[in-house]
Amino acid sequence: MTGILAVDYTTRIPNNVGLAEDRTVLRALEGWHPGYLDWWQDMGPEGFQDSLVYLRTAVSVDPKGWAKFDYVKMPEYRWGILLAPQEEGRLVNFGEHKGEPAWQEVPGEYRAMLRRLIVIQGDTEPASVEQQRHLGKTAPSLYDMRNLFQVNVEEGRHLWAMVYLLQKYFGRDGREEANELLRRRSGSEDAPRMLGAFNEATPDWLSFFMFTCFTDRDGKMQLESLAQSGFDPLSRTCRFMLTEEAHHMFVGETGVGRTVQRTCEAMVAAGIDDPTDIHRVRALGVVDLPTIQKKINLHYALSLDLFGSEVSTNAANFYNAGLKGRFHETRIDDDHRLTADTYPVAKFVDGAIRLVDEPALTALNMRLRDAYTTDCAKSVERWNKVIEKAGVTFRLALPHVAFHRQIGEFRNVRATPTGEVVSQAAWEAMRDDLLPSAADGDFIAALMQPVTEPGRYASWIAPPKLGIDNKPGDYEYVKIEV
Ligand code: BYC
Ligand code: FE
Ligand code: FE
Repeated sequence: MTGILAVDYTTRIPNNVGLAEDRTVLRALEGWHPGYLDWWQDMGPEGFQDSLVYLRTAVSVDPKGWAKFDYVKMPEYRWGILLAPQEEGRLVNFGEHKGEPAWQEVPGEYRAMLRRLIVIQGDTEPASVEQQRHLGKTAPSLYDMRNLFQVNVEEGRHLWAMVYLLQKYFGRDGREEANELLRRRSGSEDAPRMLGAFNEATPDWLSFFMFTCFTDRDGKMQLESLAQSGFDPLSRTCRFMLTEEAHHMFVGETGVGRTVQRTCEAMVAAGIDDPTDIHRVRALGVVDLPTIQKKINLHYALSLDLFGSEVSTNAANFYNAGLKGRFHETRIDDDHRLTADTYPVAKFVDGAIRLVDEPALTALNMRLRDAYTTDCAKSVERWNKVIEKAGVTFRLALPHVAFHRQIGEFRNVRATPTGEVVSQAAWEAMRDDLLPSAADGDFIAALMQPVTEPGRYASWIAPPKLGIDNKPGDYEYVKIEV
């Protein structure tokens, strides 16, 4: 591999940012590395640290051939620092500084704001690894187990990506923040992760698929917005991370899709035409569609909270400063300053949910969330196609944005998944029909029997259409005992 897109593997930390010549940063990263490995051993995939996993590793940032596949033990994965190539003449494309050359160093006046954005982004990455650390033990196949571990090592790399920015551009407080990223723990009482959804449990594989479909997709939207940043190193970092993110959402969407498919096949084979007859459906060793809907309700609502308040001065400040843009900012045809524009925001007014025009600058979280919802709806439509094709009468749907929210306009509102506002008591009475109940959790937990024979799949999930890296169906994606 040669040329500017290639990655230097001669330093302990593979990179395409010239670390070998950047002694100070190299030393800071090497100082952080042992703590990272300790964290990975403690909080990474439990029980599989010595297994050989067929993983892709980034060896270039060329979109046409950036990854190579090989068996690796996860603690020996080459986590590297990879930035998309610098674009000559790139400008700040929005906000008060629109038209100025993009910043290669941190603008002093925005230092605190920028650091906070990078720290929040960085905090989510290890959190997800912590949330998923028990799942290897109940993987429905070696194919799925490998995908879980692929996602995990890449989220580890995303942490490295943010730690690089902190250590290279923020000096001593950047180093302190980098250490804090290894200290906080998902779900911890005294040092929780920063954002709500990253302190929730991921108890089973259906939750894992929902998480990678809906929560990693928030990751995609936020990374897209940060990829627009006028701070060029952040933009380049996020652009490369997005290349990896696509696989995470693929794992989630196809994981749910395969679960839905298996359920429908089993129902049709058994002659069950009422999808809500959950006892008969569950007796087939598959997850009934109403329970899948409840999982969607939960994970979509938790993920919506990650967009922050619909109306946010933080978001306006990030934008004005040129630090965080809109989804596909440069493809939008307007003045990219937004000082005179409005945007319709869903609000709770006089007991009803209504769209109200708000200044476009403070409505940026809402706007990004709308783009997110459009994206999520496509996944749900593909699941509905699977159901339809099987000949089952049932439709999955995204719940209303007011349903089960903890952040923003609707945090004190009790609404049904169809957006009907109800009393607290009425909501409580319906709760177990709207969100996964303890009994649903027990049923799913009982289904989660591990399958580790190559080419075989658990009762509740259909095999994938294609293998990873064009491997045959019975490929041994994980060699558990070595
Ligand atoms: N939980 O003005 P507000 C990913 C805080 S996922 C807890 O409403 P703002 C990944 C907020 O921090 C992408 N706190 O919202 C996925 C603020 O606190 P301060 C991660 C919350 O600031 C899967 C206060 O409430 N990246 O990559 O406009 C696997 C008022 O905030 C929450 C980013 O999020 C919450 N849900 O927007 C692995 C990008 N929401 O300042 C990885 C960087 C808000 O008053 N972050 N708060 O103490 C941001 O752009 C913004 O911080 C947010 C919030 C969009 C998160
Ligand atoms: Fe990530
Ligand atoms: Fe991800």
